[in-house]
Amino acid sequence: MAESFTVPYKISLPEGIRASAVLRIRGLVPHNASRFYVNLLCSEAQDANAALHFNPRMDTSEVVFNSKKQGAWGIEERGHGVPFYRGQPFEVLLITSEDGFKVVVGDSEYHLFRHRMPLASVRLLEVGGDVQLESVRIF
Ligand code: 9QG
Repeated sequence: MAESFTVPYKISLPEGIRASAVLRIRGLVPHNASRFYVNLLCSEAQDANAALHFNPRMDTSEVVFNSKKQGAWGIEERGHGVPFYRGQPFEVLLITSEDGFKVVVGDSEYHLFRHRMPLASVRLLEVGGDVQLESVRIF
C-alpha cells in the first residue's frame, strides 16, 4: 500500500540523521496557501527544540529559517527570493553536513543554515502548514 503523506506529517528519527544524509521533500503549494514549514526537532515533545525551522511564507513573500531552544525562537535568517509558487509543485533537498543544512530548491542551492545545535540531537522530521505533500524520503 502506498505510504500516505498527510499533513502534519511526522517521522521519528530514532537514530538521528548523519552528516551527508539527504532529506528529499516533494509536494505542491496549494492555490490558497499562506505558509508551510519543515522542522527538524530534537524530540516528540510539544515544545521540542528545533535544530531547523524552514518556513516558506507565500503570504509575506519570504522564506524564514530559524532554530528554537527552550521555547524561544532564535535569530531569523532569510533566503534570497521565494522559489515557491501557489499551485506549483516543488522539491526541496536538505543536505546535512558538518557545517549545517544546505537547502536546495529545485535545481538550485538556496541557503546554508549553519548548525546551532548538534546534528546528532535531531529526532523528528515534521512537515506542516499549507502544503500538499507528495513524498518524504531520506537517503
Ligand atoms: O513569527 O516566526 C520563526 O522565527 C514566528 C512564527 C513562527 C515561526 C517563527 O509565528 O511560526 O515561523 O511554531 C510557530 O509558531 C511557527 C509556525 C515571529
